[in-house]
Amino acid sequence: MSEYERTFVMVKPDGVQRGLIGEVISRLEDRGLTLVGAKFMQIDEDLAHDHYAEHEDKPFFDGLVSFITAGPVMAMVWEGQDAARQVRRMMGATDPAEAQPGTIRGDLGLDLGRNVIHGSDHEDPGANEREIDLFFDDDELVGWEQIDEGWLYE
Ligand code: IDP
Ligand code: MG
Repeated sequence: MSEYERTFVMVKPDGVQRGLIGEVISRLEDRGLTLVGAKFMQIDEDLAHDHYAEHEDKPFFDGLVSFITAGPVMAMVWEGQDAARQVRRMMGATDPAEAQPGTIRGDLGLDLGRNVIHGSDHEDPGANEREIDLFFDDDELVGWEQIDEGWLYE
C-alpha cells in the first residue's frame, strides 16, 4: 500500500547554476505534490559526507562531495501519496544519458556526474526521515492542506 508521506528532494548545484529550480518545482507542483519545506543553502563538507555516507567507499565519492559543495542547492521537502517513489519515477535513472525522456534527468541532463536532482531512495525505508532530519529542523517544515486535495485524491 502506498503511503501519504514526506520525502527529501534537492536541486543540485548544476541545476541551480543552470536556472532549473523553477522547472523542477513546477513539475512537482503540477503532479500534485505539496511543498512543506524549502531552503536555498550551501552544503558544507560535513553535511556532504553525512548525506552521501552510503557512497563513502565508491571511487566517485570525492568527486561527488566536490560537486555537491561547489555551489548552492535548493533543499526541499515534498509531501503526498507515495511521494518518494513518485518523485523517483519523475527523476528518472541516475544517469541522465539512460533516463527516459519525460523524466527530469532525461529531459534536463546529459551526464551522470551532473544529474540535476536528488530524491530520497524509496527502496530504503529510513531514507525519507534521515535526509529530512539532516537538512531541516522540525520548525522549518510547514504542515498545510492544499485546497485541491479533494480533487487530487479519491
Ligand atoms: P541516485 O541519485 O539516483 O539515488 P546514487 O546511486 O544514490 O543515485 O548516487 C548518488 C549520486 O552520486 C548520483 O545522483 C550521482 O550524482 C553520483 N554518482 C553515482 N554514480 C556515479 C558514477 O559512477 N560517477 C559519478 N557520479 C556518480
Ligand atoms: Mg541514491
